[in-house]
Amino acid sequence: MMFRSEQLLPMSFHQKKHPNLERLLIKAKPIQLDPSSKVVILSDLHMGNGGRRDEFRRNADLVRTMLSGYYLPGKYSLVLNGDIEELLKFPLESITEQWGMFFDLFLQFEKNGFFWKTWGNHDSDLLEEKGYKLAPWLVESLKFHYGNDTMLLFHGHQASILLWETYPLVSRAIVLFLRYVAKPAGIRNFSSAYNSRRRFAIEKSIYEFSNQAKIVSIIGHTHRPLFESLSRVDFLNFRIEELCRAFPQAHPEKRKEIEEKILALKEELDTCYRQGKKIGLRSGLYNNITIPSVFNSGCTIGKRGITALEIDGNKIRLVYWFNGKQSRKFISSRDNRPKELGRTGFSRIVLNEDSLDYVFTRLRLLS
Ligand SMILES: [Mn+2]
Repeated sequence: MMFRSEQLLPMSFHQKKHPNLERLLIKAKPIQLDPSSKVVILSDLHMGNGGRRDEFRRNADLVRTMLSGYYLPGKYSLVLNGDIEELLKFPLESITEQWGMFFDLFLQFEKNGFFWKTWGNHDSDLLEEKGYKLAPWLVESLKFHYGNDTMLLFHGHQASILLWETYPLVSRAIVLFLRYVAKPAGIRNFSSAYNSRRRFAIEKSIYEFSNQAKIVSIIGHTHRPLFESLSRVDFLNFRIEELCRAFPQAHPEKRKEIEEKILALKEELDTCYRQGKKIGLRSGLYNNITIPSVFNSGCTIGKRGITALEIDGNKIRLVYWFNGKQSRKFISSRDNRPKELGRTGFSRIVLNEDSLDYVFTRLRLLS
C-alpha cells in the first residue's frame, strides 16, 4: 500500500493545484451523450490564407472529403477542439476568404446532433472579432456526460506555464510581433507547443488533474495523438509485451500468427524510434500503470495524414486518415486494415479502439 502525501491534505488544496483546469471543468458546457451518440473530434487545423505559409492547405481536400463523405452521412456530431483558425499569422478576413466554405460544412453537423468549437491559443482572438460566423458555437470547454462519468473537452493550452499561451492580452502582443516582425524576418513557430519537453509538461499536468478529478480529458494543442494516455510508442511496447506473454500458452498453430504480429509491431516501433518519437505519459508515479485519462486528437496538419478521435456509442477510437498511396506503413497489421472511402483515394484506419466503460472502470480503479 502506497500513500501519497497529498491524500493527507484537505480537498481545497487539490483544487488549487490546477486552478485553470478546475475552472474549465466547472464552466464547461454540458452535453448528455446517449448510447447512440456519435461524435468526431478534430483539432489544430491552423487554417491560413491558402498561401505557402498556410499549413492547412495540403490536407484541405482530405478534411473536406472525410467530413462531407464519411462523418456527415455517418450521423456524427462534430467538435473542433481549438486552433482551427491560425490567427497568429493571418487576419481572420483572409482565412474566411480562403476557407469560408468550411464554416458552412461545419454547421451542417448540427443536424446530426451538435456542432461546437473550442478556442485554442492560436484562435482565442475570435472572441474579439466582430461578425465571426461561428461565434455562437464558440466555447472554452465542453463536458460530455456519459452515464455517471465525464469527458472534458478543451484545447489544452490552459495547462501551459507560458504566459503568452494562457493570457489573451499577452498573446495579442505576440500576434503583432508575429505579423509584423517575425514574418518578415522569417522566424517560424515562435509560439508552437511542439517542443517535446514543454508538451510533456502540459500533458503531465492535464494527466494529474484528470486522475484527481476522475475524469477523461480530451485535448489537442501538442499535436501528438494520445489514446488512453499512451503515445503510439507506448502502445506498441505494451502490445508487444502482451503478445510475448501470450505466446508460450498459445496453441502451436496460433503461435505463427502471434509471431508475425510481433514482427510487424516491432517494425513499426523501430520506425517510430528512427523518427525520434518519444514515450508518452508512463512514469514511476503510479507504479508504471498508465491511467487512461488523457486522449489527444493529434492534428490535421500532418505531412502524411490526419488523426481524429471518434466516440461511437460506447466506443472510443483514434483514427488516421491519409492519402491511399501512402499506406505501406500499415500493410503488416492484420486486424485493422485501412479502408478507402469510396473512390476518393483517401483511406481511414483505426489505430486504437476501446470501450468507454472499460476506460472509466480502469480510471476509477487505478486513480
Ligand atoms: Mn494550440
